[in-house]
Amino acid sequence: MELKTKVSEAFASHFGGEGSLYASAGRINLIGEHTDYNGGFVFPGAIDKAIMADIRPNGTDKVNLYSIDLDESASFGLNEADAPSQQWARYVFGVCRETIKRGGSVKGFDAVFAGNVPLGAGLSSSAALESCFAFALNDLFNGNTIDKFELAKIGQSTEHNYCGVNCGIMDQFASVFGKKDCLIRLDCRSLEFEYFPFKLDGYRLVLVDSVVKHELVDSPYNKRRQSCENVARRLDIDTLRDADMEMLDAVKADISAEDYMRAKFVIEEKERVLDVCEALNRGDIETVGKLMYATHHGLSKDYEVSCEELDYLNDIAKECGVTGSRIMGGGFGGCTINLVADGIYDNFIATVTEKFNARYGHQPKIYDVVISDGARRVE
Ligand code: GAF
Repeated sequence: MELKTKVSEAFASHFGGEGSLYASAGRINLIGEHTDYNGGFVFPGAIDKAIMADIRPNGTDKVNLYSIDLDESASFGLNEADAPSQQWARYVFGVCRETIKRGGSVKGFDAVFAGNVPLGAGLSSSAALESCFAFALNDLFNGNTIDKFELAKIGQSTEHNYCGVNCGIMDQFASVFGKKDCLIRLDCRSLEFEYFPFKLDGYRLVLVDSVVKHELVDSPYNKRRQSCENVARRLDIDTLRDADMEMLDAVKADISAEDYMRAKFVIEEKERVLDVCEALNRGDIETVGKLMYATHHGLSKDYEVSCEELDYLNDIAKECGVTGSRIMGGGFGGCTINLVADGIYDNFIATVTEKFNARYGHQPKIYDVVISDGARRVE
C-alpha cells in the first residue's frame, strides 16, 4: 500500500478524521564521511525512502503519537521535562523541545507516522523522522518562519540532547534540504552549500545492507569525534578543517597513535570530497569510483569504523568491477554505497547475494536508490 494511504487510513482509525501530511527522507552520502563534525565538506542527498506523518493540532498541550510500523503509541505533555521511554518517541519529544527552545511555538497535536527508510542501515531514518516533524511543526504552528538551517539544527540538537549521539549536521541537512536529482556539496563550517545535478547515465546507486546492527548511541562514534577534537586542540585550531598532513606530522610524537590515524583519515577525506566534485564536473566517473574505494580503505584501516562484513562487501564489489564502493554513514555495520555500471548490475547483485549468504548465512538487502526531495508537505 502507498505510504500516503497507509498513514491517512491509520490516522482516521486512530484519531478520527484527517490531519495534514508531511514527509521527509533518508539520505545517502556519496563521499565525505566523518568530516561534518570536523567542519569539513560532505556530499549527501535525500533518497526515495521516506518517513510520512499525518498530524493535526488537538487543542491541548499534549502530544499523542502512534507509530504504525511498531504498532506502538506514546504520549507526552509539552510542559513535561521527562522524555518518553520509547526511543522513537524521544525523537519527536526532542524536536518539540528544541523548537520551543529556539523561540518557536508548539501546541498539542495527534500524529500517526510510518516509513520505508530501512532501520539501522546507515540511511539516517532518525534524521528523516526529526526533519519530518521539525518541518511540520514549523508549518502548523509557526507560519514557516523558522528557516531551514534552524530546522536541520533542531534535528541535530535532538540527537545530542535526547539520544546521546554527538553527530554532525550532515544527515539532518540532507533530509531538510534534499532536492530531486541533486546531491548537496555542503561546507559544514559555514553551511554554504551547492546543489550538484546528479543523474549519471549508465550507472546506478546501489546500497548493499549487511544487516549488521548499526548503533551510534554511546558508541565508538562519540569516541571518534573525541579523537578529532583532541588533535584539533593540540594543533590549536577549532576543527580539523584547518589541519593538513604537515601540521599533523609535526605533532605526531605528542598525540596517541590512534588519534593520529583518525585525524589522518579526516584530513584526507575532506580533500576527497572536493576531488569527487571536480571529477564529476569533468564527467570522470572512474576517478569518482577510485576515491570511493580510497574512502573505504581509510574508514576501515585508519578510522576503524568498518567491520568484517562490510570489508567483504567491498571486496566483492571490487572483484565484480563495480566502479566505486565504500561503507556509508557512521559505520559499525549498515551498508555500502556502490556506483554500479548498468552493464554489470545483474552480475553484481547475483554475486554479492550468493557470496555474502555463503559466508554469513543470510542475504544482504539490496536497495536501488534515487535522489529525491527532502522534507515537504504532501498534498
Ligand atoms: C552519522 C552522523 F549522524 C553524521 O553526522 C555523520 O558524522 C556520519 O555518521 C558520518 O559521516 O550518520
